[in-house]
Amino acid sequence: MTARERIGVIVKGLGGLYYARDEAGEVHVVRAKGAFRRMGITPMVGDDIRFAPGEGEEHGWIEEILPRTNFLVRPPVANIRRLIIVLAPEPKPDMLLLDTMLLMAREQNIDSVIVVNKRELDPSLAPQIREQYVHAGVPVLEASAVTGYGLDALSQTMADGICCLAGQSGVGKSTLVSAVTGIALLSGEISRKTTHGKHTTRHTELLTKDGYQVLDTAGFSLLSLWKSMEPMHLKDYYPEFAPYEGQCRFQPCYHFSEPDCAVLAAAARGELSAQRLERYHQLLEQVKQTWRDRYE
Ligand SMILES: Nc1nc2c(ncn2[C@@H]2O[C@H](COP(=O)(O)OP(=O)(O)OP(=O)(O)O)[C@@H](O)[C@H]2O)c(=O)[nH]1
Ligand SMILES: [Mg+2]
Ligand SMILES: [Zn+2]
Repeated sequence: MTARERIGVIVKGLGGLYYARDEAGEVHVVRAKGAFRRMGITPMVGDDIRFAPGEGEEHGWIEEILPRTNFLVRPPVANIRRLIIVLAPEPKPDMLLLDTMLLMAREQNIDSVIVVNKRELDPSLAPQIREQYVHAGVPVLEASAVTGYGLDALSQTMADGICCLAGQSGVGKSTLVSAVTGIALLSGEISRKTTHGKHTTRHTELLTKDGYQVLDTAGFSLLSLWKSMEPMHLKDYYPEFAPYEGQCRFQPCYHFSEPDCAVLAAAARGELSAQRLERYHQLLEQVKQTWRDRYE
């Protein structure tokens, strides 16, 4: 490391420019050297980097991306301690999207928490969601940015390392980040009167304040699955299946429609969430299709 070089973290990326905060808290604009592009590496928000700051108005250069502890592709973030998946009664929850995000987090060994926001609109949603994830061991918190319900518990969850809020557009991610941390953020609330003036987060940003390190990400509604996963491995990402593994008549078993399948039997007895199992079957079909198409 030369005298001018520094260590920092990428707090934002915009059109090939990155904003890196150094250890003194100063933010520098940097670019990735062409070598990264040639190696197919794209810097991500949350990346720890070694960089050479620019002189005056010039931007600096990223020299090295330090090893990542983990990363997600959607949203594109690195080195996160916890994924906080937000959903709400409105917009209608996309449960397949939720399961896919949980899968990707599990694949990267990232702890996940589900937060059901806008509780005051429908207090019955959170118990329904909790019932579906109790066997998977995913905590389900309830919150309302409007009434303040659950914000203390959420605050504790958010205060521990870099946490990333993700989920569909409009569920209230930015509003919750503002309510918990006090960071003034543009959320949908601003200019709600004009239909097109609705503020939606466009760029992932790492925000820090009073010990909070929060990634507020842009919501999305469509998630394509990763390139290719061996279909028989999908079940390994469902912790609630683990107690029944090895007990099915066929080995290995997809837990799809096989006779004497211990997982299907457990769901029939109500020991597993039937809805979660049904979505597993939908994802399994997708994964099988992707796997068949992988060389085409
Ligand atoms: N009723 C109700 N509305 C809320 C609550 N929290 C947020 N909202 C509203 O939901 C709308 C969307 O909030 P945002 O915080 O912008 O949602 P977001 O998840 O950040 O959306 P994107 O940035 O597009 O991904 C805004 O109009 C908020 O005022 C809540 O607890 N209750
Ligand atoms: Mg937002
Ligand atoms: Zn089985």
